[in-house]
Amino acid sequence: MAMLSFERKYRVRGGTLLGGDLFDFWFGPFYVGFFGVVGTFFTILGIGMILYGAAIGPTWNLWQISIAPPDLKYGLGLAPLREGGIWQIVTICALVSFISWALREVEICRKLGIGYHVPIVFGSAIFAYASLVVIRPVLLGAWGHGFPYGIYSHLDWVSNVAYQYLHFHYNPAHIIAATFFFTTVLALSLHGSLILSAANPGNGEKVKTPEYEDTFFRDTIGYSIGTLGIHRLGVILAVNSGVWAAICIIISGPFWTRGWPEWWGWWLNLAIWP
Ligand code: UQ2
Repeated sequence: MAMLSFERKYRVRGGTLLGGDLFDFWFGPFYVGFFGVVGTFFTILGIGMILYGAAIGPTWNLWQISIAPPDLKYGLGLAPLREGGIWQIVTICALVSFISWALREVEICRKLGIGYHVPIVFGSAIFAYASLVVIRPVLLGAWGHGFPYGIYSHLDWVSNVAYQYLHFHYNPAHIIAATFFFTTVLALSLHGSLILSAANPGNGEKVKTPEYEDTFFRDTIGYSIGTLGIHRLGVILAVNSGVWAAICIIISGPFWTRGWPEWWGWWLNLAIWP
C-alpha cells in the first residue's frame, strides 16, 4: 500500500521552517523539505566516511570494524583523517542527520497542525547520543573521550569507562535511567498486549471497546490509567529514559571522578548516625 486514498488530502503546502516552497514536495511517499535534502546528504556522506574508514582499516570482519575517535593528545582540535578525523566527520554527519530528521518531523507536524510531541521525544534520544560524543568530551577537554563506532569496540568502550568508576551501576542517575528503561518496557508490554487482547477476541467474537480494557485493569489492580493516559505515561517514561541516560554519563568525569560506590558515602556520613 504505497499511499492510502485519503492521504493526498493531508499533503498540504507550507509549514516549512527553511527553504520556503523550494523543497516543499514529496519523493514518492516521502516528504522531502530542506531538512530532507540536508539529512540525505549528510547520511550518505557519513556512511561513505564509515566505509572509507573500514577500507583503510585492518579488517572487513563486521564485528571488528571500528572508527575510533582521536587520541587524547589532540584535545578539542581537529585530528588527521586517519587518526580520528574520520570519526570527527562521521560524528558531525550523524548529528546533522539526526537533527535534520527531527526538524523534518517538525515541518510535517506544522503541515498537519498536530503537536510537536514526536520530534521532542526523538530529541531526547539525540540528546543522549550528543551527551556521549559532544557534551562529555567537550567538558573533559578531548574528543578522544567519545566512543568508537564499531560493534565490539563500543562495547569494550562501555566496559572500560564503567570500570574507570569502579562499579558504574552505583551511579545514581544510571539507576534512575535503568529504572525508566525497564518501566518503559513494562508499560509498552502491558499496553501492546492489552490492545491485542481487545482487538483479537477470538473467532466469531466482536472486537472489544476501550471499556473492556479499563475493566481488565480495574478488576486486576483496581486502577486504569485510561487510553490517553497510557500514551502520556509512555512519553514521560521514554523521554526520562533518554534524559537520565544522558545525565548519568555527563556527570561521570566532569562532575564525579571517583568510584561511584563512594558516592553513597553521603548516606553513611549523615550527621544523624553518631
Ligand atoms: C490502562 C489502559 C490502557 C493500557 C494500559 C493500562 C484503558 C489501552 C496498559 C494499564 C496501565 C496502568 C494501570 C499504569 C501502569 C503503570 C506503570 C508505571 C507501568 O489502564 O487504559 O489503554 O494500555
